[in-house]
Amino acid sequence: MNPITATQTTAETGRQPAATTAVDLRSDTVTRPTPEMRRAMAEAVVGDDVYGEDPTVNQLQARAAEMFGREAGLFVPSGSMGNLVAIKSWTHHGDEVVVEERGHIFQYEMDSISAVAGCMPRTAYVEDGILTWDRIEPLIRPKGGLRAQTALVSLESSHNMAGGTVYPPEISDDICERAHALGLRVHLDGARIFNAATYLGRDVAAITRKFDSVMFCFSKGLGAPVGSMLVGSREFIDRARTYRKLYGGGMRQVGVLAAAALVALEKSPSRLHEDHANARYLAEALSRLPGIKVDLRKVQTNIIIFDVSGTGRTAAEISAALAKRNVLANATGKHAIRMVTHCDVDRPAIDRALHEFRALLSAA
Ligand code: TLP
Repeated sequence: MNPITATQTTAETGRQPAATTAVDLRSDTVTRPTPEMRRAMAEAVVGDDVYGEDPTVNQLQARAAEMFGREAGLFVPSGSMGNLVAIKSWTHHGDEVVVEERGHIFQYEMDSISAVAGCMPRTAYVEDGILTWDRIEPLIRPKGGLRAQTALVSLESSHNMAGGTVYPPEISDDICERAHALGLRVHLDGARIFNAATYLGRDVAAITRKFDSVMFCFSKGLGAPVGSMLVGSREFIDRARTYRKLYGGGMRQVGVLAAAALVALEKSPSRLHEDHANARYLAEALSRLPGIKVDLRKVQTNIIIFDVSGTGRTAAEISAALAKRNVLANATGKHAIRMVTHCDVDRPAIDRALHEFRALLSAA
């Protein structure tokens, strides 16, 4: 699928016009619903989900729970709310949560972990974003009445700001087992868990089975317009449902959104390898550009974070210059740029982005 121009009609393309004609590599959150999703939304049977009476939401939650081998699921408006509700469900005010330093729950959720859940994040930096028990253990507080108590470990796979890296299941299994032995819970921010599963060639249930709770997003690589899911035990989901309501996330006839998410869940995982192949192609081409450094070992899924310091310009400058050439990519550090591939960027669009990038660097 190509980012289509605003002048192309729905009839010509089968797709709604895009809001931008640019090659949009800022995030996989920018994907637009497919015609099949839009049809499903129009035809969705709905009810009041705060009463638990929306059949489409109930179907989606049951299907997600089944796919992950869990007792229950809870549809939430966003990944951020899913993580917050999970953190709140597993902790008390004043508890500590162990998280990798660039974890989304620590960096990009308005500090809701502290501001709303009342928890203190304890962080460790690992270059590839993949924590191991030896990095977690020193952060765990000794039991007793003198210090705040550690309640939760939260992992992220794929790890967004580490460049889309994936937890090897033996490492995440080991972390879960050792944390459980100490009475701690382990949550997975699996916003892009289907990308991780695609990379590993395993199913999502197998790679997440030891976590106490998993959050994943429909509105990223899976291409649905809105929504995320929490899965876990019935007891956990009952508690999470209460916190979802407390935070204003009780939605009513939300089957219109669940309908698109159901299509995303059934159809999208099997095409994610295309995004990964495009990311690899893009990363290899970027690594050959003058002044650009890409760690190709970290390009495992649909995210590429590369260093532009060798160009003599900042990431913000390069990103602004690319935008003028109709290529969108976010600066994620002084010299770091992130590009994310997704279903609305095909190979010709990637070639266009590369062409513009080359032209920009040679013009300089
Ligand atoms: N990530 C967004 C931005 O917020 C950075 C993006 O463009 O990648 N967990 C992870 C790992 C995420 O990457 C995101 C969104 C979330 C949670 C939050 O999801 P939403 O945006 O639905 O609240």
